[in-house]
Amino acid sequence: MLTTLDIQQDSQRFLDDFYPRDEPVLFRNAARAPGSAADICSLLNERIAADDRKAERIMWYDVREQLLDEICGTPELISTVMNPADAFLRENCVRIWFNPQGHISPWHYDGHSLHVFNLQLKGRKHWSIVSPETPLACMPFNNTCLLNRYSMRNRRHYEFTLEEGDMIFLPRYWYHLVKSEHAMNVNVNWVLMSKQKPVDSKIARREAELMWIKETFYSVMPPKSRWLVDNYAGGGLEAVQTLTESISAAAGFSRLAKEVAMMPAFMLLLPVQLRKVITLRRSKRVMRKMIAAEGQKPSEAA
Ligand SMILES: O=C(O)CCC(=O)C(=O)O
Ligand SMILES: [Fe+2]
Repeated sequence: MLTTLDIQQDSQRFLDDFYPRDEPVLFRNAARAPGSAADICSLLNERIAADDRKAERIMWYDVREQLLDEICGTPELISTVMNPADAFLRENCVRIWFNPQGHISPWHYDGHSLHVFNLQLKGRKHWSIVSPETPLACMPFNNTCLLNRYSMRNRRHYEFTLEEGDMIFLPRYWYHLVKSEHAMNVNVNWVLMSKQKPVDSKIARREAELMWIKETFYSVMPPKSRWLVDNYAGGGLEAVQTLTESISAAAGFSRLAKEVAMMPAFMLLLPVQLRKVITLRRSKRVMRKMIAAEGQKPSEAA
């Protein structure tokens, strides 16, 4: 069973026993926002539209923390770990997700070695997570998984549902697949890269080796890879080097060979990857329509 802690009473226990070991933790009733899902959606969307520094990703928006003022704010526990002395931080350190019922975020682990605090602000989502010591096959040079389903035999994994107000601490490199269960689902993420060394695992090593490749071949890399090095977790090259300083050239070249060897499997599974992208885009369009429709209704706030 995944450990459940109380965000008020157990914060020291979290900081002492779980956070330093990159162990996931569930917080029930961590934070709430007033009003209905539709109200929160409209309010967040108004603020996102007015934010000229936001970045729109395929499935979420990257925004500044202040966007949450008077909605749910940042829980104290998160402010404690989002301390520039201990973590690399992005200016847009908050992500906002709007997902319709049936939306599935396919198996992946988050890039930039990010720890994620994911709050279910409205709605409900079902999570499956897998530890980086028992990894799932990824696309070459990427953190998205090759398949939609994996056997959980001999894997360290957990299943749980986040109801409104619940939050998961998902440490760096943990794989996850997330299904949206309510008609409208709104999530808030706080993301950071800890300056502590990651717990050793196959995926922690893979990520460090991949970044070694991108750093070493920077000048001949495509712009997307260069952007990743320049902007890694908000810390750029300094953040990358905390990972790559222990990587030998032999380990880096061996990683390069392993990723290239995955190419044929990737090519074979290209239709699966394309279907995923089409499904995600469709889900985004559905949500946009729903948000636009909600914006035209009178407010339901209490
Ligand atoms: O909520 C979702 O559908 C996906 C969440 C996720 O991937 C994340 O928080 O990193
Ligand atoms: Fe994720």
